[in-house]
Amino acid sequence: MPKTIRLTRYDKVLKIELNRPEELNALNKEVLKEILEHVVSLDADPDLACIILTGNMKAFAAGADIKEMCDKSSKEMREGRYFSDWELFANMQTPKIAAVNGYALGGGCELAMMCDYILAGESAKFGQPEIKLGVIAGIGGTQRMTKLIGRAKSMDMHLTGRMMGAEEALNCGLIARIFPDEELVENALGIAEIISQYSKPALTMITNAIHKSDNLTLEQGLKYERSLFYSLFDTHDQKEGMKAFIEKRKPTFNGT
Ligand code: DAK
Repeated sequence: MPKTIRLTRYDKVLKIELNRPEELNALNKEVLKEILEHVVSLDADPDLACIILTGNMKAFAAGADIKEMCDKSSKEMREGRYFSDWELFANMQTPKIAAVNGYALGGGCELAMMCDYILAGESAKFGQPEIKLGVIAGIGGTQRMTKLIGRAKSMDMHLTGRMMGAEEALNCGLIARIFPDEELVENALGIAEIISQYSKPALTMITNAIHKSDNLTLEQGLKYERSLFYSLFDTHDQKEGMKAFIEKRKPTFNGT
């Protein structure tokens, strides 16, 4: 049984709650190990359609665990490939939604950005305060945040270490929607439930194509998208979805 995360399965939806409340869900090696063991391995599960990642009302995650990292040398960090396996979580093809209440700072903000998109409670606070500790973001903050909100604002966040609230995060494209704090997780699960009714091959292709857009030119991306689109015409779910529309009924997707 994992200790630093709590997992709840609702049919095709998995809710992950970060569970180190005393440390404001600071991310340590154990959290990563348990995510790799209990979550990343589910990417191949055809019955899993959507993941919700959340924390508690005070913190989504206040960063990587400063106490764990503090005394390490550069050699230890590099040779231990400290935290580099978080990319295995980021690269999962099952859609992942971060539901952020409270602090999402440093590695916590980076973890939220590894998800496919972010929903937030109205009191959520995002930031990359590593500069205040004499370091920089280490699991994608300078890269993902810059792609999401643009260079000027990303520079401002990283160089000053300030926090931004949910409204500002919504306005600059860091997050997709805001809900009242107490209703956030329930709404996230409702959204996951809607997503989980769709065809899994199409869901994973959307996720995959949008991930790829980070690294492809527009021309390459259009070509890639088109090839995925064509390939769906060999699936049961494409025939079912289109026939159901014509027959004016609800489709029954089976993930093939
Ligand atoms: N690590 C460890 N413990 C933390 C923590 C963190 N990031 N954040 C909070 N805590 C602990 C506090 O030490 C305190 O523990 P006790 O003193 O009770 O033992 C407890 O959680 C409650 O925190 P506070 O007493 O500070 O609570 P407040 O409400 O007063 O303040 C706060 C909340 C979120 C403003 C404050 O806790 C805070 O500023 N926390 C640190 C935020 C931060 O600096 N985050 C960035 C961490 S650095 C890498 C990959 C990634 C990274 C690095 C390398 N590689 C691939 C190499 C990432 C780096 C980071 O994220």
